[in-house]
Amino acid sequence: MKHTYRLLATLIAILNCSMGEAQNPIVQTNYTADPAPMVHNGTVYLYTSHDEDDANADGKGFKMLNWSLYTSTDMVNWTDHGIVASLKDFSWAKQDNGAWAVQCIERNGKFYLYCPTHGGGIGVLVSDSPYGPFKDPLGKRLIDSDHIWNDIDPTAFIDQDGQAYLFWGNPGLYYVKLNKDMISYSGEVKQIPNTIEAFGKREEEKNNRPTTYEEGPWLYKRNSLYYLFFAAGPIPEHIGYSTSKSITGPWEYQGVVMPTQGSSFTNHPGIIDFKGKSYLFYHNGALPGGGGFTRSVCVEEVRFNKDGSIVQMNMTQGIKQSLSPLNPYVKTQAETIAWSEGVKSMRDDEVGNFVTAKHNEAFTKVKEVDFGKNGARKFTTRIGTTHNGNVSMEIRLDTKDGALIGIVDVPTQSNDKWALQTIDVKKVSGLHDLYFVFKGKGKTDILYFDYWKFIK
Ligand code: FUB
Repeated sequence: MKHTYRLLATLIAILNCSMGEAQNPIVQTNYTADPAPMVHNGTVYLYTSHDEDDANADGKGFKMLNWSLYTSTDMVNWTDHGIVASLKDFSWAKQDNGAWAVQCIERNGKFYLYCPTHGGGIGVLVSDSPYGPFKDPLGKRLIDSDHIWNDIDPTAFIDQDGQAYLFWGNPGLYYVKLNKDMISYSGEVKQIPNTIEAFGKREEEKNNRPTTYEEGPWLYKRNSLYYLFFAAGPIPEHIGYSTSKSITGPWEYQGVVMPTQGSSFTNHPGIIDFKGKSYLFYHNGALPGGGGFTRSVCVEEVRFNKDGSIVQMNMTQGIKQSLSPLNPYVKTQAETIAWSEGVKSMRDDEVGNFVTAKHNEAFTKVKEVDFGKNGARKFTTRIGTTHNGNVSMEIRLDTKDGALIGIVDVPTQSNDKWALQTIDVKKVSGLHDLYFVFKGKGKTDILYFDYWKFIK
């Protein structure tokens, strides 16, 4: 009976599903780049670089000061945890720019975040939690070479025998064996030979770059085969990959994973296995205002051929179906979003992370919410505004203009930003996409939204 109900609910959801919005890019409330996904205890932790909204406004290109974290358990709804680390965490690093591609890895209950400070070497931050706070245990660079400008894009990998490695670099690909403490290494820095056999011949050789290897290495292992994904040249970049029977090589070039697409001159791979599927995270310039210095992280499912080779993929609208429906009867953060328009994420000391609607008709969407058979009767939320009256949040089903099940008036004004509101809603049952549509006359920051929950 339970199964029949679940099947019916899924079919209704598929029929109801809004086709209006894509799933990619997976974050719309900020520019994100250089995805570094990590699976831990049934959750995907996605660490990203953060392109500032005004990057390149001065013609100076990247403006990158910190790193952000997003999580998901269903691959379609992503929760924004805001900035979890920044250049400020390294007393020795220059502070004005250079927070390029990071990766986080867990070992024995500690989380190690390897961070490049472009032009300033690679540091490591440690935390007891994937959410931080992260601290610099060394007070100096972990990687401090004589080719410091090339020391970017660290990627860490722990092999089955417990040996950990750190790979990094552009245009050379370097590696060290990390010690068990993960904050020191043994032996010399070595380089993977940049041969055509290892990385394929570059279409047009320039600046002493004979192969397609450019930057952004990512290590992955499947059925005893090591995979090395990388951002490949010429610029604009595509994503390529090589395989090897040993992590230190020799590597054999296998071809293109994702061709050059998506209006960003860089790309950056991050691959995970999660709940029986494999996923490639990458970035492009797909959001409004997006481009090479204002990028956005996307995700595609990876398909392998029987021989372990990868089926080449294109940038698409993203993952169509949730891995598990969302429970509306537990408190859900407003910054858990499948798609949004006209919304930015913010943070304050009182409530932590929340979202702000920037204009009338801005909205957030939560995908595949399961109200169950008996359905919801009430809705409760923490919400706020600084505008005088006439601000509300509509709750709609399945599309932005879909069935209206309730309207929350926002009673706060001026500095009294947050209020708890509970309203009756039209009875709703089954599986639906949920839309929060923000209404108000103000020109900016019309409404603040912290969390929500339905009551049966
Ligand atoms: O985001 C800055 C740099 O651009 C990264 O470190 C590279 O991988 C490329 O994405």
